[in-house]
Amino acid sequence: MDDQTPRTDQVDRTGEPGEPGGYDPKALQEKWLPVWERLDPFRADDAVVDSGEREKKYALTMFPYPSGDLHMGHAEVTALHDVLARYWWQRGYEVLNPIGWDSFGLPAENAAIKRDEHPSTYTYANIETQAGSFRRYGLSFDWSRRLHTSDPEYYRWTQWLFLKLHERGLAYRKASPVNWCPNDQTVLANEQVVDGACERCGAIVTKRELTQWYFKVTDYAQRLLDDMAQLEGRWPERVLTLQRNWIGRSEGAHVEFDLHLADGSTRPVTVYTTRPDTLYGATFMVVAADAKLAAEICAPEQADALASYVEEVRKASDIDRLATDRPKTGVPLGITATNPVNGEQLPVWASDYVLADYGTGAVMAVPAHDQRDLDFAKAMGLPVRRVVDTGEDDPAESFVATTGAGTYVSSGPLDGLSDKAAGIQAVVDRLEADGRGTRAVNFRLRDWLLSRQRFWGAPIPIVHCAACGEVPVPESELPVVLPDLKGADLKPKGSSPLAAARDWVEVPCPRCGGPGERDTDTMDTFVDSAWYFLRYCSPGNTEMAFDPADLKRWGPVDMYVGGVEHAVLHLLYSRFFTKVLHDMDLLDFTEPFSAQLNQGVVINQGKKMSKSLGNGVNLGEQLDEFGVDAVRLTLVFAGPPEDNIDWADVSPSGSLRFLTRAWRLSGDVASAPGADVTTGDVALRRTTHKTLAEAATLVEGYRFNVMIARTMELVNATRKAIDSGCGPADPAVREAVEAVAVLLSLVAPYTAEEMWERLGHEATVGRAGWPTVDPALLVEESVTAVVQIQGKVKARLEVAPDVTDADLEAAAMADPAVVAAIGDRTVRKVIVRAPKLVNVVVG
Ligand code: ANZ
Ligand code: ZN
Repeated sequence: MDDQTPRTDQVDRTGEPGEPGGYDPKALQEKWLPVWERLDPFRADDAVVDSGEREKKYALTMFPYPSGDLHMGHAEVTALHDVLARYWWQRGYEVLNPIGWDSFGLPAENAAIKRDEHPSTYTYANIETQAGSFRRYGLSFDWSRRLHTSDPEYYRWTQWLFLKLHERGLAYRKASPVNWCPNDQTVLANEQVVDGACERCGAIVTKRELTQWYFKVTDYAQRLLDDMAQLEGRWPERVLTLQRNWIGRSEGAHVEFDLHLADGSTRPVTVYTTRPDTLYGATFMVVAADAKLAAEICAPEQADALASYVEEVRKASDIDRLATDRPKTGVPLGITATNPVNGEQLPVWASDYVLADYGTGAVMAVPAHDQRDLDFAKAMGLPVRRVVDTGEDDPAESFVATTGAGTYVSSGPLDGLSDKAAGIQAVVDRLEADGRGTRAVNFRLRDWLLSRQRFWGAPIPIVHCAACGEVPVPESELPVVLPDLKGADLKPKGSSPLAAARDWVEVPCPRCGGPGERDTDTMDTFVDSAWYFLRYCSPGNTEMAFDPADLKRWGPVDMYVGGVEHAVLHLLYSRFFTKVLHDMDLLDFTEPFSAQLNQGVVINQGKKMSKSLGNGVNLGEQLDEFGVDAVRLTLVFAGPPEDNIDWADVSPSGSLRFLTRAWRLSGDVASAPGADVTTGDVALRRTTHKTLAEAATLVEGYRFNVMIARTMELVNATRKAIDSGCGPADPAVREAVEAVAVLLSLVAPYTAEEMWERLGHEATVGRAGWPTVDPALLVEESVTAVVQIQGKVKARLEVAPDVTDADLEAAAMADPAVVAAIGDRTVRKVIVRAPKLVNVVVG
């Protein structure tokens, strides 16, 4: 934290928590919560925005999974988020701040299975618990827009979206090797595999050949990259970098080689390379062992070796396979390929370091200039030929590939050239002229694998018919409601539990009326959460997923607050859906979240909280002990929002003492509401107005903790004014305490509300409005400095009270009267006492 924390632990003699008539957080919670429920002050009103009465702000916090009661993490992110949402209300915006639950998915399903409960029973019970906790926590949510992604009225529209993407060719099925979690018995998207393990359960992920549903995110790869220009400076830099890396654009070329198969036939194969300029250095070719191509081109005498190698390969994850330090393995396929630029015959190998689903699944290996190719060449005894001389050791001897630019050698027409771009250009030109290659752009981004073999998700609205193939369920028949399956075994078994519900599965084909079967997979929960921010704008709409007019009013989200763990998957998918819906003319924006803030993690004693370490901090216990406001204040005051909070380093009891001091002020104010403040104590008024002005800037810069520090200073200044300054009857004191109440309404709503009432106002302080700042009170006061020469006053200067000695001396010595008075005498000494005096001694 960059600011000094004012001491809040001075002893107050009256109004201590627990004393009769004292500050009692629990009583305040019980008193004000029902009042707020009745007033419903944070309901976003469409009409107010449409009439132009107020401008809109859309404040969104990542919605929770209902996997238990709320914990410290929820408390932190919502407390931070609420500062901004409540600030916007106070500044006169109409704020949409909705809440809902991401209630489908594996965590809830696994927990329910463990407890032998139905996922819906478990899920909805947790939602109620969490909702109650959120209400008590005093957040400014608009509860009228609440949604649960597992409600048929919500997932009806998730299914509708699927059909829209299907209609546009953006949802399709294909068979390919996919990530398989042996524990959860379901497929995982690449994004859900972390360091080779299942993101949810940690089991080592393997590969399986399966037919699965995909969304064609790759069609949007370039736009996902280009539109990031809109987010520059508004999203955290690291999130932008993660998105950029995940999309992984590279520029290179496709090069076509002829393969000479064992049966004497020839077939072309294309490789993707970022270094076509090294084509003369290709000494072999490698195809992904698990790609269909490998089996198709393999010579018969190598078929067995390849088959058993592929067995092994399937057990490894992509991450392992790409690791540079992994020993290289492979099988020769017993055939050759012709290098299109020099006619050389290159042996063709299969290996796992080439991925089946990246580029074309085949590479031209240039061991001198690519380390993985070099490692492979070394392991298999294949030749290494340097074609770019970088001045470093020859890779053929050092076994260190050189990847930089240099002078081309052994490269025919390129020899002597030393410009890499020109080298690439020359080779691509030649390939294009020969019809053997083209420039190409490649993305690391894969299509989004969305089908899951699990129960607790939205069923995929497709019927499979022997005659018609994949037939979409007509929109009028949505939702395809999950079968109940109460009492059935939902344990993962490798195929979807839905397949067991025969009377649900067997339906007539919507197209021909013949016998059909429903698709038994459910959708990844990331589908549910990729569009929920749209549904909030049209709650309860039974005609459409969302009304474009509602999104014109509220969209896009002005601030999205949440964890950096969603930096890749959730944000990328939401961005993708937004672009697709934009292309369908349903949205007028192309990026869903205009700004984003990632909160840190709440830890304890320097470590992540965990059961095994026994360092968990229970939110409920903290709330019982210190009250909602002190916990919220502690979380917001702990440091910049992005920083981790170590619960061992913060002081909820200090927060409680501060709130008590603030609350006491409201009881001491002795002037009436509306008293003329212009005659009030100017020094206190300046502090109040300066604090309000600064607080606004600080909140808008997400420096919420500093805003609280300033509020603490204002509380201290006001206490001083009451006790030893202008006294409690001065209207400037009232003005200051009202400002404290409004500032505290952003973090400590119960205390602020009570103060507001004690100040003679009606609920709710949350909508009281930001006090108008008088610019005249922000102008720095000036002080008169006297300039003496030989003890005689020669000039008076108006300077800032905090002027430095050096600045004051410079101003004095430049003053015309001083210059004239010194004349041609020599200055022997200058004594400066900023801001009041400059004494010049001449001789
Ligand atoms: C020849 C070459 C020479 C390469 C050289 C690099 C350096 P990015 O930047 O990630 O797109 N490659 C292509 N397809 C692959 C696959 N399916 N699995 C593993 N590696 C593959 O990298 C593209 C480079 O990665 C390509 O350029 C290819 O190796 C390799 F001096 O081709 B290069
Ligand atoms: Zn049919």
